[in-house]
Amino acid sequence: MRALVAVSGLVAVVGCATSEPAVEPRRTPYEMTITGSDFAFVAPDTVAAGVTNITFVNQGPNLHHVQFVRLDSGKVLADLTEAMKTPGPMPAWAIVVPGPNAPDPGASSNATVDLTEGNYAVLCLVDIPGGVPHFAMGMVRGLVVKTMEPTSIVQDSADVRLELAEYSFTLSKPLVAGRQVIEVLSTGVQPHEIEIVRFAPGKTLEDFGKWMAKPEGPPPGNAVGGTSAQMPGMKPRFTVDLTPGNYAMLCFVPDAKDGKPHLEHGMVQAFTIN
Ligand SMILES: [Cu+2]
Repeated sequence: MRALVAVSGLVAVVGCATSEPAVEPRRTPYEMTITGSDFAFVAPDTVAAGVTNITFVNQGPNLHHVQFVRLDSGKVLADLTEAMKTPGPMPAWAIVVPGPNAPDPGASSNATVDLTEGNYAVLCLVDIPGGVPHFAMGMVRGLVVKTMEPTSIVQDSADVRLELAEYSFTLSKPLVAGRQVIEVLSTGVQPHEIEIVRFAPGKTLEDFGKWMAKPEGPPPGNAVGGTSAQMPGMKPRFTVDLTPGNYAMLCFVPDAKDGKPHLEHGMVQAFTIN
């Protein structure tokens, strides 16, 4: 009889534990800062999975950006660095995930990205100057993204939606002077990116192309930022504060067929902020 009572007590305790309210999910995005310089990243080794505001600080002196690659199928960083010795599209297990695109040296850029659990590489694919991508000079590191707590993060609606496709940029409405949040989605098949540049007075896209090929003297404008390459289905966003001037949106991702940057296939769009 005594034993039976003890068992009932245990059942009651267990019942009580299971009826306790669930842990409140996290409501606000995580924050992460990544710093780049010639030629290394400073970044955390492990971060929580979920919507994350990523700030990229470019300490220069060259242009840098952040490209994430999620390594599926149990692959590790060494598999990616080996695969990237061969030109052409990334292997199927390497999923490009957007990060903050290039700001000017000494400036910062941002991206808000939903990072899912997995092993990632953090890379800089910028190849100015000299044509050697910066990851080959040390701008590569691993990042573990782990689920740490339940999240339920509802973001405010973005001000503008930008659709990437082969080979075009389509804005839901024109960009304007001031601060705005741009949500980026891709309806293409290949990865695409958005980099915004602001031209110095009197300079054009042609001047910019010449400078990228032979970066001597001051650049003919400023790198504003954007989001690096992403696959369809992802919806990163970034915030810009635009001042009046002449700008362009560019995609430098090498084409799957001929390896030329998408901008040479027409993935470039000029715009003016009044
Ligand atoms: Cu593209």
